[in-house]
This record gives sequence, C-alpha cells and structure tokens, in this order.
Amino acid sequence: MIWNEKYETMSRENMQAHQLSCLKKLVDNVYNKVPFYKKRMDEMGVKPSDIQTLADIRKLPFTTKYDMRDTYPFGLLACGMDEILEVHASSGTTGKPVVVAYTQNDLDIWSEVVARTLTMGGIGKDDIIQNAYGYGLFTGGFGIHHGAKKVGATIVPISGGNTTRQVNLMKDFGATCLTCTPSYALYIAETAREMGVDPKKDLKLKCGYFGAEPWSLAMRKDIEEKLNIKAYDIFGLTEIIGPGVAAECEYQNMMHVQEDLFYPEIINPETGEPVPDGEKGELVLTTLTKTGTPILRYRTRDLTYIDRTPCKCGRTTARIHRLFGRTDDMLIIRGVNVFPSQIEEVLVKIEGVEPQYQIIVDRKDNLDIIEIKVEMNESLFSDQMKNLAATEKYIAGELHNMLNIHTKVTLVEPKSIPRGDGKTKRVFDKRVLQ
Ligand code: DLL
Repeated sequence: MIWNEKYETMSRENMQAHQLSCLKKLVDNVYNKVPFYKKRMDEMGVKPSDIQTLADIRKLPFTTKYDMRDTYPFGLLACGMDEILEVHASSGTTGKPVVVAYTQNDLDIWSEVVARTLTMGGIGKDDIIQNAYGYGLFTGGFGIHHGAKKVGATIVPISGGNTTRQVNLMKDFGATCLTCTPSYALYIAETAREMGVDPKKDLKLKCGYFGAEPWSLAMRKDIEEKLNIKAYDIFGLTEIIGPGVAAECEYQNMMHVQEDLFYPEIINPETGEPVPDGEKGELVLTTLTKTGTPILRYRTRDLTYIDRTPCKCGRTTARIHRLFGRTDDMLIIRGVNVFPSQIEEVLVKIEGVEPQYQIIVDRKDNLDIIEIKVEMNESLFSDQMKNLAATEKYIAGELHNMLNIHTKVTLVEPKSIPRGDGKTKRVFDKRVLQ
C-alpha cells in the first residue's frame, strides 16, 4: 500500500513543477522573514525573483551546521514564537546544539513522512510499534510517535534503555514492529537470546525501522536473522525534520526521498558543484514547505548517490543509496581514506566475531596507527583450542586486502564493548587531541 498516492507516484514532470512552485514561495518567505538568509542572498546578489527554474537553486546559499550554531537558538525562525509547538535539538559533541522549531504545519509534515515510511513496510492500524528510539530533544522518539499515530498503529512509547523490559513487553504486548538504532536492535536481540526468548516462537515482530547511525548490509542481515524480521533503513536529520526524510520500501532497494517536501541535490563536497545522478557525493537538502525553521540547501555531510528511476513498488520518488558515511567521519590513515562503515563490512563477514567493535586511531612517531577491538562470539571465545592470535592476524590480513590499511586487531571477550540504546560511538580518534 502507498500512503500518499498523489505525491509518492507523481510523474517527474509534475513533481518538478510542484517543487519549483514550492521553492519560489520558500525563497520569498525566507528572504522576507529570516534576516540571516536576506543577508546571505544580498551578499551573493541574488533576489527571490531570480529563481525561475529548479536549476536556479544553485544560485542560493548553502546552510551549514555552523550557521545553525551561530544563530542558536532561534535565529533562523521564519515565524513568531507563538506559532511554535515543539522544539528539538541535536546533541552535538562540540559547541552549541542545533535547534529546530516546529509549527503545526511542520508537525503535519513530519507525521506525514513517517506515515509514508511505516506504510512502505506494511505497518498500519492493526500493528503495534515498540518505539525504542529515545524520546526527548532527539528527533527519533517523537518522530516515529507522530507518524505511528497518523497511521493509527498502537504505539508503545518505551524509549531507549532497560533492555530486559524491552524484551518482556515486546513479547507480552505482541509488538509487530520495532523502531530503534540498528546497534540497539542487535543488543535487544542478544538480550532476548540470553533470556531464552526465541523471536520465531515467542515474538510477533514483522519488521523494524532502523536508522540514526550508519549500518552495513551485513549488519542488516544479522538483525534480520537474529530477530526474524525485515529490517528497513530510515534516514533523517534534525536540521531538516528528523526521521522520515527518506526510507526503504518493501524492496529494500535504496531509500525513497520525500522529495515533494525535501528537495535533494548531490554535490561534490569539495567544489560544491552538482554531480550527475548515480555519482557519489554529499547530500544537500532544502525544506520545501516548512514554516518554523525552513532551511535552504543544508549541507548534510552525508555521502550517497541518487537514482531517479521509478521503483518496482510503484513509487516514482527519487531514491538515495544507503549512506556510505559522512564527509567528516572519513579517517585518513597514512594517506588512505577509509570510512568506519567499510571496516564494519569486512568485520561482519568474518566467522567468530560479532559486529561490535571500536576503532582507535592514534599517532606514534609521526605515524598513524589504528587498532580495532572486535568482540568474539561465545563459540569462538569458548573454543580453547582456537589460536586467537592467528584469528587476529587473519582479520588484519582481510582488512589489508580489502581496504589497504595496516591495523592491529585485538579480539576482546563477548559483551566487553559497551552497548548503548542510542547512537553508538565506534571511532576514537586520539590524533584530534594532539
Ligand atoms: O538521527 C534522525 C533519525 C532518527 C533518523 C531516527 C533515523 C531514525 P540527528 O541526530 O540529527 O537525527 O542525526 C542525523 O545521523 O546526518 C546521518 O549522518 C546519521 N543518520 C541518520 N539516519 C541514518 C541512516 C537523526 N539511516 C545524522 N544511516 C545524519 C546512516 C544515518 N546514517
């Protein structure tokens, strides 16, 4: 089933006409109501009337995380505070948080995109959603909540944490859909196994929507097997709306962007110039219809490519590839570029290890060194006959063959890498402090 036939199956021609009409109104609105954008556009010598085609979007300024921090907390507001109903913020490890304020119109957009997402996985009013994304300033909990209400599903707003209770309630209430970060989904699966709960026999889960952090296809397979579900990828970011900007349909073949509401561009992150469809680059998003904190050309730092061909599911919306990483999480190890997600791809294919790992980068004698701590599974751990040093060497060899990096691999005991109920921190780059 498709939640919104009109927009999700719109012809490209009509979609572009719709996007252009929204873009013109948006630019007019921010130019007149947000001094930050007026100043930027004046500096660039561009007026709202210069936007006559979709390609003219390139005349407009980019917005970055720094711009949002500099205008903290409400400097990008395009309406009065009396119209704001909800505020969310991304934690940000450094500096001030990024704050986004929602009007009723924006909350409607948010619930609409999450309703479309849940419908893609066959979730409707007969379903029970265990929502284990954190509730609070983070957009995960409330975003799923708003959309679940819209489709009429039953919501269990359990938020993150207390994993034993998560498993018990999932069993007792008969949840059919689980929503949380992919790393937390694996933790829940592990806990269920320890509690003697068999997802095949004891749970009614059909699917889950996992996002907010990078995860590999191999990790998807692991979650699907361990929880006996279909695991869908859901993407979003606070600056734009939260979860629901793009998500996978039942074919799990790239994520549909809700492009009648968020206009996607893919650019070369170094030059800022557009790249052709199918070529990897940085995703840039413009909120076409938001009224609280409308954003022009937000530099997401997320790397992906776009495909505008229609999908087998009948939807015609552009799709983005699952994220390859972020321009700012790329590690440069002795001149070799490597993303944590590539390391994960290699690790999860190796028998005897779990997709639980930490990447520690340091510099000694002016040389980058990278250590990978990876957890053994119970059977490798208990197999005393196994030569662990040989396994470590084998993993290091695989990483070298696949990624051309020299690593020190350390196998650690099952469960020794801390689990979280939200986004998991996997990279510790000590060079940053030097
Ligand atoms: O993580 C919103 C969200 C909540 C998305 C729940 C999906 C599910 P932020 O905290 O602002 O918002 O972080 C946004 O997280 O720019 C990506 O780098 C990363 N991210 C989000 N979804 C995915 C995903 C939420 N499916 C940042 N795959 C984004 C990989 C993701 N990375």
